[in-house]
Amino acid sequence: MPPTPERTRRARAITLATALLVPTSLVLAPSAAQAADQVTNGSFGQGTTGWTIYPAPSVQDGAGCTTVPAGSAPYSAAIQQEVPLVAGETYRLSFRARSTPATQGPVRVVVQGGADVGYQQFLPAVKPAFGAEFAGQEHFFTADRDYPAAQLAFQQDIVNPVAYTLCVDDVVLEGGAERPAYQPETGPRVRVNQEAYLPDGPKGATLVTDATTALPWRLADARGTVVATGTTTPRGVDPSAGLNVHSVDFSWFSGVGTGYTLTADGETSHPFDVGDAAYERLRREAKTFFYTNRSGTPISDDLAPGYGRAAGHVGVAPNQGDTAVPCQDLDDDSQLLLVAQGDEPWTCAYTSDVTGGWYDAGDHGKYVVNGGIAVAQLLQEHERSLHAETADRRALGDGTLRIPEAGNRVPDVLDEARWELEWFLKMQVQPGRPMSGMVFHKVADVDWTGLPLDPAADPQRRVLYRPSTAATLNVAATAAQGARLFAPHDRAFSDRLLAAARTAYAAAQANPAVFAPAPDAAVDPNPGSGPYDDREVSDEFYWAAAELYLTTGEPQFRRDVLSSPVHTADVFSAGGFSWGTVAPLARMDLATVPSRLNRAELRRVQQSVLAAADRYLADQAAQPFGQAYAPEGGSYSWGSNNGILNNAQVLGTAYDLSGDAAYRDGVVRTMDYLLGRNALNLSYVTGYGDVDAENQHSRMYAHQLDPSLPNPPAGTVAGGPNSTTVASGDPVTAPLFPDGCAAQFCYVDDIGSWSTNEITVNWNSSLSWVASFVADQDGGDSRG
Ligand code: 9MR
Repeated sequence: MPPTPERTRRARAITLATALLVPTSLVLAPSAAQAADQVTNGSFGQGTTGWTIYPAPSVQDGAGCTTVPAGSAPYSAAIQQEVPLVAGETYRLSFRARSTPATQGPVRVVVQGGADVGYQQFLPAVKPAFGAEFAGQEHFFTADRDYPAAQLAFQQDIVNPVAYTLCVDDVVLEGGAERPAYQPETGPRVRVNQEAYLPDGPKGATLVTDATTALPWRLADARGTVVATGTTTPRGVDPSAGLNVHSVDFSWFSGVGTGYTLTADGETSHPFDVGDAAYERLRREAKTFFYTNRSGTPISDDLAPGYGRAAGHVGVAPNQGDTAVPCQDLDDDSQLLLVAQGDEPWTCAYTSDVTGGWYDAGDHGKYVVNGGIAVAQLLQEHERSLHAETADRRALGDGTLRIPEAGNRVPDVLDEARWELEWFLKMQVQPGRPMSGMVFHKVADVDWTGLPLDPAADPQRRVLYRPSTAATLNVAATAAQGARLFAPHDRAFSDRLLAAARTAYAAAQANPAVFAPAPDAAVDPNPGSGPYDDREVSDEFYWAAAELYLTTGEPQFRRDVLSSPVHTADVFSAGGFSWGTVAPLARMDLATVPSRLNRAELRRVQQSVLAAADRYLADQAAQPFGQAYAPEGGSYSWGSNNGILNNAQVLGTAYDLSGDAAYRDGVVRTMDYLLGRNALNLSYVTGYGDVDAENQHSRMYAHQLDPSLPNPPAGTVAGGPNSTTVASGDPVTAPLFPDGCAAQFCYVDDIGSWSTNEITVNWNSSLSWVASFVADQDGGDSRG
């Protein structure tokens, strides 16, 4: 029988709280070998004997199946049976399974204790992808004590958008197993930028080797002719990778061409170019993801071949649409999060049209915090082209992108930013309503949906979440920035933006501490969207004041900038700024956008950027793989590639301010790491490099689950290694890294790995800024 809702809720909460593998050190010595198969009738040769199957059991093709109607609740479907487990024993669970249609998300494979132990799990909620054809799977886990009647279950985990039939066969559970160590395929031990080095840029590579003394290397062209030679520099064990490495420097090589390879220690690298064409391409393609992630409009297959789709969330069934969205319901689980942080439940008495904007990432949520930094970086990319000496303004002009607005005489990067800015304006609470001028934190589904799922097919209820001070200040900052940049192109839009920015800023001052609640799986295990919670908003206040000052020059904003404690603080952390730490956006704009700051003030601001850049260069020099990234404790953050790119933006800004080529080289080297010079020998940018990540976590670009769907568009960057992936309960990485992972290895190119392999607007905006900067360094640099 399906469990009661109360039991479901409790079980679910415990599930998420304990979704960690038992650490090896805690495992007891095996008390008894249990090598024999513990499953009764695992082959379904005797029909469904021994199994409990609901809601609609059947035997098809000799396998046990259940058919689950669309919209079924968690735990309302399962194929399960009881099995005995022995303390300390490591088990191997193997089976064949298929789902028609293919899916990932609704079904989890779990081995857990019963109600008496709070459904404690041993095999922690693996949520594999199920294809439409039978395929074998194997999972390992260790029991922490004896369980005479544990439950082995293939179980409905979250509401399924479409009906599916799950069939399993040849289920075997054997003790005495040895968990095979996970070994990613890392290819040749010579790690290079697999795409391209700039002809007059730095050229570094990394050799993974046990050797401790210098080794010879040679560079060959496409015909195999050796064009340069040298010796490596031993660098010892790199803790970010747990590998002994040497570095190679061939910066002085001045040839240009394709198909170069680097050989050392008997290994030959992936081929690469020396040339700048790839970065011109990346400058454009890094913006494709924004277009294909647009909400509320059909995506044109002519403009984005392979990515055409119906408009998402415009209210065409089964989609509930963002056309008239209510606020959080007083009965919604999300209210529990507000209450847990000491706030009153919150709702409103009206609905809002919040169509448009970008989907944030692989999910269908639209978030103001995060949309904010993404818009800011696109606007900064454009603004840099107005002021930086090396910038090629035409490369970002009208007609440079394949978007519907191309040809409207407005630079295309501004058009793309406007898509989100228009949505920001809709997210602002209208005059006369409670909290007017504040901005809703987000609009999103009330529960997570499974993968894959076209936005137009999302059946979930959508709600607007309580306005937050952070979201309001994100709009104040970006609308103010947008106002000055749109002024020459569209006066009326510029005026609307500035008015909205002023209103938002005043509303935030009147409501300075309205915070989006932190996630808490024990309170709301299925929140359906990202939290983007941030209780430290002094940096958002500073950012908004800075942008309003740069746009208006008005004294009150100037006062707010200069009197903010953030103005004189060191805001550039080693791990890089992010959606929640935005002061560097303000500092870089104050340093580069013409204003009436006096000379001493301007110098101080610029100096702070240069000092940060110096530290990033020092961090980079100490990294044998060349990333300008040395986060505290060596812990790579969620979206570490974004931290690296944001540090590169600081370096690029330092170059624009000083003309010192060391900063420019620092940015260029960053691309080497992202395009393959790393521990995994993997390019994190889709469509770039010989071996690139391609199965990013996304409901739309879910080719791994459904071959008729595309992979993400070329020029999309994966979040990358995440040292907290196992603790986050990532269903793919948690079982693979029972003993943790060296930072650079905490990544798997699998669609299920939402904590290492997602793609988001704020990560691609940093890629876009950096790609533009690098494309501008094409040898035409007047500063030499
Ligand atoms: O990028 C976000 C990261 O900084 C947070 O640590 C993480 C957990 O709150 O969330 C990340 O953002 C995700 C968001 O919550 C939902 N959409 C996908 C985002 C990227 O993974």
